[in-house]
Amino acid sequence: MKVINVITGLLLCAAGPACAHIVLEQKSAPAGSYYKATFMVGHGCEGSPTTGITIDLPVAMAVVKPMPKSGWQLATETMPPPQPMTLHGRAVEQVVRRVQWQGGSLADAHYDEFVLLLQLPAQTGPLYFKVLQQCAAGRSEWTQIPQPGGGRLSYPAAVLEVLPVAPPKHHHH
Ligand SMILES: [Cu+2]
Repeated sequence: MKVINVITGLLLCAAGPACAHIVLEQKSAPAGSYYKATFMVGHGCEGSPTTGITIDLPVAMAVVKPMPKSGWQLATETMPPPQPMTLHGRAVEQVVRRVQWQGGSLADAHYDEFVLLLQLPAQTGPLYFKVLQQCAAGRSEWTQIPQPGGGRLSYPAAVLEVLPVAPPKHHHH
């Protein structure tokens, strides 16, 4: 039975945009900018309602502000930044490395969003956010990162492309 469920899920996912996995609403943003990371949760785990969302931050960011959600308990884990960081001229002592919303219930038939305000790093390229989706029955780990030459991923991590900042325009007099 379990195998049949999994296959059905994959077929539904292959069907098109109705299967959204857990993805970011806005898929690119400039380096160093403030970015509203909206994680879209389009379904539960094999039909079971979502009861928890955990997001791992892929790199140290000076600003990580999760948006509270009514009916969900919000928790963060922090760590000292791996390299010295400043925000508004002051040293940052702790950065958020994990955010968790728990204790809610999002039916498989419904849709919801989980939001972080971030200040993106200066480095460009893809940032992969690993997301753990806990459900009343089971869990889905959206943690797969594409490899060169690899095939389609069943449980891809949410990805944001950090873009170069447009060079300032020079004024010639
Ligand atoms: Cu999906």
